[in-house]
Amino acid sequence: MRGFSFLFVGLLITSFIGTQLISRDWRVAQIPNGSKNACANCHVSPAGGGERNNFGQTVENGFLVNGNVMWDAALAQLDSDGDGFSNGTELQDPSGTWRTGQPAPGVLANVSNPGDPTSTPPPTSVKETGEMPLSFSLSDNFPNPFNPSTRIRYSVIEAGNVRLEVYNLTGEKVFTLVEGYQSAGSYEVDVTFASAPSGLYLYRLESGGNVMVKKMNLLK
Ligand SMILES: [Ca+2]
Ligand SMILES: [Ca+2]
Repeated sequence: MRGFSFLFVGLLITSFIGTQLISRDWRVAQIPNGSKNACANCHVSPAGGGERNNFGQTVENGFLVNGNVMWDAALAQLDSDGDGFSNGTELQDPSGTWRTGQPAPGVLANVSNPGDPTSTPPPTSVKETGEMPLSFSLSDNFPNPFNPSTRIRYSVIEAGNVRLEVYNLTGEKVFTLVEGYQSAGSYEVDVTFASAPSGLYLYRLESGGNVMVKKMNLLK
């Protein structure tokens, strides 16, 4: 009888842990790039469970339907942890258009934690402007010349992989500003050349077989 009780308790614990792991995976898969910070997206403890961080509380208080996270424009626009970057910007989907099961948006390396104010996006940031483009385009950066920050706008007319990179005149890559899946739309990217030397740089946009290259002038 005693052996049976141990077995029973053991089974209960195993089934509890199993359920917890499944539910964590499942919530993590319901926000864009959720796997980057795993349980730390929503919980104070990076291992998950227990107390929720500010983003986890936002979700809990208004963005759960039948236990599923409703990732949308409203949740993307909020800045749950008050670090100056919206939840969508931190998770690389500023407009909240990503849906569960779609390829991860934006640049995984730039994903920061929407529930941790000490975790913020890197000096490069990408946001969708909300305008629907008529053609593939790459704008002149503004301001230009610049020191040390400038903004680039571009439009892609088909969803797919987008790559935007900056090179110096000897052909070395200085920055990867965008790399990954994006939906059709217009985007703007802010970039800060903190330690790069003065001079001309080239920026190159590639999407769906289209390529455009332009020049920018860093004048310190
Ligand atoms: Ca934030
Ligand atoms: Ca944050």
